[in-house]
Amino acid sequence: MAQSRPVFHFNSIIVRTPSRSVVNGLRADDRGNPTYDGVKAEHDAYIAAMRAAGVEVTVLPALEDFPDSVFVEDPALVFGEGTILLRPGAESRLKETAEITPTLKAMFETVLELPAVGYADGGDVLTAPKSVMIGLSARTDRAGADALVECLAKLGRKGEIVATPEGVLHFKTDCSLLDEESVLSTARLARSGVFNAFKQIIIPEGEEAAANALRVNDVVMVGSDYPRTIEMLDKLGYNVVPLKTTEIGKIDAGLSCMSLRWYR
Ligand code: CIR
Repeated sequence: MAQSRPVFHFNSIIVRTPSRSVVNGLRADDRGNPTYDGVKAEHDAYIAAMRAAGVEVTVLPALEDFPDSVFVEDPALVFGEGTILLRPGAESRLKETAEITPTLKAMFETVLELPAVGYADGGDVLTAPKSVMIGLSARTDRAGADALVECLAKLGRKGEIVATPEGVLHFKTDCSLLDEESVLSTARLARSGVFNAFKQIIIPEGEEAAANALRVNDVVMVGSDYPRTIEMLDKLGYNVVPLKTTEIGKIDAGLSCMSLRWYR
């Protein structure tokens, strides 16, 4: 697969303003509803951090009928070569794809569509330098993952189907790419051997939710509630930008979920 620039170099992202209904977003465990104002503040800070990292931000309007629609990463994948419209595995989120499709069609020449044979969420997809890793999960099934591998091949990308630990929402809930050789991973995901070809930086015990960090150009965005992870990455020489994820964390989200990122 030809790679002209590092996969974490981006100059464009799409985000969606949180809806007031975001307080009813899906979650595995009830730790109380997030507040709308809290989610909005976290989202605003995320947009500001993206702009500071050198990215042009397209902000889409809120969708009240879709509480989880702020998490634009899940209904599509984007690459410089084109976009793939996905089929989110949660019933309440399936129609988010149709909502974002007109924007993607206006921005990308090549628009591929996952056939209606299975399901795949963008949160299960980690774009790594040598492959696009697709984690099987409660949201991404084998049929969806196989179909996604075929779509990726049409874009000249190699898909690699891997496992997500039991009970973990998305593959990327537990990992992120730090640079061309290194991944940040929970111990439970690293144990599967999926990252044996990488240098693995393991999340300190008790800070598992920090694994959904986000490398954008020169910075690594990390949840500000995870001081040991921040200190570890800082000591390793990464340019860490802490961002608050306390409210979106109540609905099982982290930093990658809130944008679609590519290099135009
Ligand atoms: C959901 O369960 O779908 C949302 N509450 C959270 C989605 C997080 N998305 C992501 O990690 N890509």
